[in-house]
Amino acid sequence: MSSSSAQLAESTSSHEPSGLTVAAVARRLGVAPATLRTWDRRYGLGPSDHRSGAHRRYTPADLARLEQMRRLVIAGVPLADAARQVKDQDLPVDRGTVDVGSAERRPGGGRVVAIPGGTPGSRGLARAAQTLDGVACRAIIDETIERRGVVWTWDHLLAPVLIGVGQQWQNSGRWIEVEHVLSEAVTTALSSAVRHGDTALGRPVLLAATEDEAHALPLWALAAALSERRIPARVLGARVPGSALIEAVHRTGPAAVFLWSQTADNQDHDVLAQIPQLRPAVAAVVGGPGWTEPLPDGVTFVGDLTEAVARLARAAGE
Ligand code: B12
Repeated sequence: MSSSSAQLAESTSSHEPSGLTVAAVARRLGVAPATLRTWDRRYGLGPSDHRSGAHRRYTPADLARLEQMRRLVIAGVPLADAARQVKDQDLPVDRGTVDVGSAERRPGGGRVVAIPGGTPGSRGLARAAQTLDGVACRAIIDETIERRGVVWTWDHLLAPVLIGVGQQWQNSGRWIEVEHVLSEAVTTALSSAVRHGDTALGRPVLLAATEDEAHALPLWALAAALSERRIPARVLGARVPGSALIEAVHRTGPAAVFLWSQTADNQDHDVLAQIPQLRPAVAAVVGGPGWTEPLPDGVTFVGDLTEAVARLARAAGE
């Protein structure tokens, strides 16, 4: 049983009457009690115990349902649709990973990540990351990818929240754990969005970060976005030694190599200069704030995900 479910079991067994009050559920979910009452009245998502009046209590199953409702709403699903989805699902009581107590243990004492131009979805993701709830992060990202596609999700949900969290670290020196939880959720969601089987045809595109570069999330955004266009990609990930990159080019004969550098210290012009010289010819494309001019001849810099996908798709013959 997860610690949160244990907490809940404890609270349901040691208090009379058992279960949680509307105020306790509201605190745990981080929504107003009035919202819970509205969800109950309009959509029948109230306590499943049928006593009347103020003493009705929420069971663990009710809580699991409401947690799911909250995630869907945060991800932008209209209320009525979210309620229908939640009621259609037979949610297990203990999902093992959902931290129903997380709202009370929020790091930073309730401070929030500033996301300029943030949407309800990006604020929801930031909040889930702040509570270190990687499962909630995944749910929000997965749902957004399904509804909006990879490029929209990266540009409007993931990049703003990542930049906001990074800014928070820069300002306070804190929240590296938030960065880690978010990075895991982003990597796993994007890698799951890479479709297998569909992309077997054609020369692949190699996606790598430079030898000293630990930041690699944009590579997964690119792989997933290319996969939506059925362009095969091979993700070599973070910290790829230059010699290994060149070896990988020889072995896989890619149409293009994309090299990411997040910070100027990590750019590697020596390796980059070798790529346009390789035969058969391979397009050399770079992205990330770490690249500084002048770039070696034959190398193209791309400034965002859309431009990167377009350039790599062209190299792959689309
Ligand atoms: C996630 C993250 C991590 C994760 C990486 C996990 C992973 N698997 O990749 C972890 C926790 C490991 C990490 C570690 C560190 N990180 Co870090 N990290 C980030 C964070 C939050 C997001 C990185 C990212 O994916 N960026 C990609 C997009 C979202 O952001 P962007 O590059 O700024 O976007 C611009 C362009 O690149 C372009 N763009 C956006 N998306 C795309 C996509 C494509 C394909 C293209 C072509 C362009 C493009 O548009 C934007 C506007 O110009 C950034 C914050 C930030 N602003 O990036 C910090 C950040 C990069 N990290 C930073 C630092 C300092 C570190 C650490 C040194 C300390 C720390 N915070 O823990 C360590 C060192 C790691 C190492 N050993 O080298 C600093 C770098 C500052 C600098 N310029 O030197 C940043 C900028 C945070 C900050 N604001 O200070 N980090």
